Amino acid sequence: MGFRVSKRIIRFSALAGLVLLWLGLTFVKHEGTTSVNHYIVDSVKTGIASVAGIQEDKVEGEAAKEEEKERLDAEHAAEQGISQEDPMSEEARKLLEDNSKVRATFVTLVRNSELAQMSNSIRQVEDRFNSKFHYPWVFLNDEPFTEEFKSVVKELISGDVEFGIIPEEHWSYPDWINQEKAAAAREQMAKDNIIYGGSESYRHMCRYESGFFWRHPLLDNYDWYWRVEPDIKLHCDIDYDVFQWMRDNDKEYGFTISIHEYKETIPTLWKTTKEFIKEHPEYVDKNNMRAFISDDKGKSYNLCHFWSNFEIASLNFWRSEAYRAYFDHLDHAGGFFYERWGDAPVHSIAAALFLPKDKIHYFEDIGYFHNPFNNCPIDSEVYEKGKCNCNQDYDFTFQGYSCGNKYFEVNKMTKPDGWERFIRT
Ligand SMILES: Nc1nc2c(ncn2[C@@H]2O[C@H](COP(=O)(O)OP(=O)(O)O)[C@@H](O)[C@H]2O)c(=O)[nH]1
Ligand SMILES: [Mg+2]
Repeated sequence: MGFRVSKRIIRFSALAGLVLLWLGLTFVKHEGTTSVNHYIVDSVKTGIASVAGIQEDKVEGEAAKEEEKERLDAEHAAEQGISQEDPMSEEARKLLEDNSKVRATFVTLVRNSELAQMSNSIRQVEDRFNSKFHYPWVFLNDEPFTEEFKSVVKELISGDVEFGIIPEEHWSYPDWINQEKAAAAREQMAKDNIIYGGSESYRHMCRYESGFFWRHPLLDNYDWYWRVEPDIKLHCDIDYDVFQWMRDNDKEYGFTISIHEYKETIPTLWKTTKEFIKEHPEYVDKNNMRAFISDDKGKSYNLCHFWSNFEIASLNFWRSEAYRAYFDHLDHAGGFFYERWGDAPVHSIAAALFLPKDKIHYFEDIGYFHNPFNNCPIDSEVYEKGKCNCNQDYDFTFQGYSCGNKYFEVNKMTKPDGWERFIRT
């Protein structure tokens, strides 16, 4: 009895070993098919059959039948002009899938003190989108993140999470800036009640978001990003992969809300931009969207910009020669410190001038709130499809201070039913 059991075990082990070997060789075969591999695989098949106690001639008979069937199939396929390549191996399929997966991440610049507000935003993004896609998230800060901040946000996010510190040279005064002049400008702007006019850190933040976040090494592995700020809301389900959508539809810059800038924050931004374009006309795309940012063919800026607290965009656009040169030009002019240039008009002017207009996309289906404005789909089909929970009467798109109407006009887009009711608000 004991003998019979151990014989069975030996037989089983040998069978298992050969099956494993066969699987291994099948993989080798897919990696690079050679006749030697075929030979070994066939030998192993025979081995398995004999250990399993299967009649050799039965196997041979079946193999012959199989071979004949394969030959007839191949003949038939050749007649039909169908190629008979080896089916793709699992490994190759996986590699292909990885390569086609969009290299994208959420990115957030945030202070430790904003943990509660940030948690609100993450819940919104996870519930409405990322619990289905699990994209990673990069957090950036001019100070080290606290352990509490790190552990709370990690719990909330379904993708990988990374934390980066901003290098000092990206969050400080370049040597050509006169810091006394900058301090005097802040004092004056605070007196004039200009929003964030007296804030030094806000200026570093705007300069960083304009010229540096996309240079952070933690973003090197990505082509796309979605910028998320603390305390935002997403009003609707997003059931498709927005990054893949951007890539497959050849878009580079996506927004939800557009608005007019406070002109006191950017007195010389347009003049400085025009100097740059004069020096570098080659960077201006011939199918640009200049009409969105200027009502007089470029003479003056109409203050329209995409609200950059939300952006789904290509990092490679900011990395381009045109944008780098534009940022350098602005940075040397000093307006991030002597005035209070925002990253929103800077990004928007660049996108409107250097990109062909069909690479910019308005996400009407992404219901979004950043204090105090909403993008809430007024098209009822879009609203219902997204299971939105916002009040359509509060949509900002066609209100007076928005630039949504201009965007639709410039791009000859059909406005959703009922847009007129917002005209006077
Ligand atoms: N780490 C860090 N983040 C900042 C600082 N100032 C602003 N931010 C972040 O930059 C973004 C814009 O700032 P926010 O206060 O929301 O400006 P607003 O949206 O223009 O009112 C937000 O994600 C903030 O968390 C700062 O001094 N340090
Ligand atoms: Mg904000």
